[in-house]
Amino acid sequence: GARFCWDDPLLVEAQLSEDERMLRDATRDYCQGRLLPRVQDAFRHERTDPAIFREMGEMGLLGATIPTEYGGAGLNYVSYGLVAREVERVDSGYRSMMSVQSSLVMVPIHAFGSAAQKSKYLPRLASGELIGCFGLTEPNHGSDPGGMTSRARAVDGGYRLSGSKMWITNSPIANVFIVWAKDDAGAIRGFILDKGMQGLSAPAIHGKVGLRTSITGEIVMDEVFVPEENAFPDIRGLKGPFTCLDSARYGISWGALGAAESCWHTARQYTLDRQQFGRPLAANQLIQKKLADMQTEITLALQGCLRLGRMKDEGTATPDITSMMKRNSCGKSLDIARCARDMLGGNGISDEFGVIRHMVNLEVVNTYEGTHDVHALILGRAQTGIAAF
Ligand code: TGC
Ligand code: FAD
Repeated sequence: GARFCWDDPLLVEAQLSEDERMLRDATRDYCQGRLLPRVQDAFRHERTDPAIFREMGEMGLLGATIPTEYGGAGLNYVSYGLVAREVERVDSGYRSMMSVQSSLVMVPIHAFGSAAQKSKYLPRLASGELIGCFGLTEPNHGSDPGGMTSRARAVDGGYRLSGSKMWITNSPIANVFIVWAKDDAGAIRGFILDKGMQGLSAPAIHGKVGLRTSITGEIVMDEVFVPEENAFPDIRGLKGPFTCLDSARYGISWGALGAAESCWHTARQYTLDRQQFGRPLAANQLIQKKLADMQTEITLALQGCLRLGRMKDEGTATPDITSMMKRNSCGKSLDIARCARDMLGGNGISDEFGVIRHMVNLEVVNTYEGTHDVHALILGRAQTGIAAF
């Protein structure tokens, strides 16, 4: 007979294949067993452990959707989403490290790279031996990357790149830099820069209040010579970087819900255990209403993400649907984290419970990869035909 499953009311579990469930379980074991014990210290001390890339590489979590011939895992999009959800259940910073490597570095090399670029970089990125970053945002161009001022001037044998990129995940520890800059004709081009190139530096940005397990930096390029063989040969325009964002935003849609689930489950258990006025907090209507709202939003959003994943796998998804899911997951997860923080009272302020860490992380996740409002404008354009940016 049918039975209500409080933590999976629409039975997402039953909609997964055996392979998807096995991957999810192995990822969950790694995340809960190896990442969770490190997260409090890493967050407190703003410490990013590069060994995590190699561990994730061994687990097959880097480049999940990249074909196995290049060292990727050759998995479907649903699997990639399930991995993001498990990693972000622990911390959005760990998911950031993974999604930049997978979606923003390996995806463009696979989609736009020459055969030589693919075989040179992809297997070592998949194993975590190399760490990658993605430079699109600039100090004066965030939501509006089309206005970028980084330049790639054609010279003998290649290009000279000048300009700076801001808020770049992984950049201070990266070996490989995917950088977008305008060429002499004003067209946006993509380049693979290697650590150590003359004129290239990546200073860290300290003092972030959220996402402290994931190091962020600038990319400063002072007339960096980049040989022709390091340029993506054919892709021109914003389509290049946006193709990568499409993949990363999809992963974030699942990931943010992992963080939200963690907050919800913590708040549920806490209010069952904690007594005030002679009974559990969970016996109060106000508390139960909050739990019901969390359960409802997470349930609907997970089902939406699963549907989008299946559409990506069958080739019927468009980027606008990803905007809807990214925006919904991030906005709702942030609300859930704030509410869970409140339900834990004073303990909600302590980093022992993880909820406030998820909350400040989700502030970032709601902003990067297109802010909540920018995704509203993308959806507004898609239904009115009017670009209101
Ligand atoms: P628009 O006219 O919309 O598009 C220009 C060209 O790009 C194509 N395109 C896409 N292609 C694939 N996937 C998508 N999602 C695409 N969206 C657009 C489009 O078809 C067009 O191609 P073509 O051939 O016709 O030229 O360009 P616009 O300038 O009007 O766009 C405005 C807007 C606001 C939508 C866009 O600029 C935007 O999305 N802004 C947000 C910027 C952003 O998301 N930045 C993210 C930086 S990376 C990051 O945050 C990483 S954090 C990761 C982590 O740590 O986890
Ligand atoms: P702005 O674009 O200045 O936006 C400020 C506010 O104005 C927002 O609320 C926005 O919604 C609103 N706004 C902007 N335009 C409009 C409009 N037309 N109408 C109405 N409202 C508008 N970028 C990378 O390239 N690579 C990375 O790896 C990366 N990692 C990041 C890691 C962290 C920790 C952070 C914080 C950011 C990262 N980013 C990265 C940058 C991120 O993508 C940008 O911060 C984001 O796109 C927003 O740009 P902005 O910060 O310049 O804000």
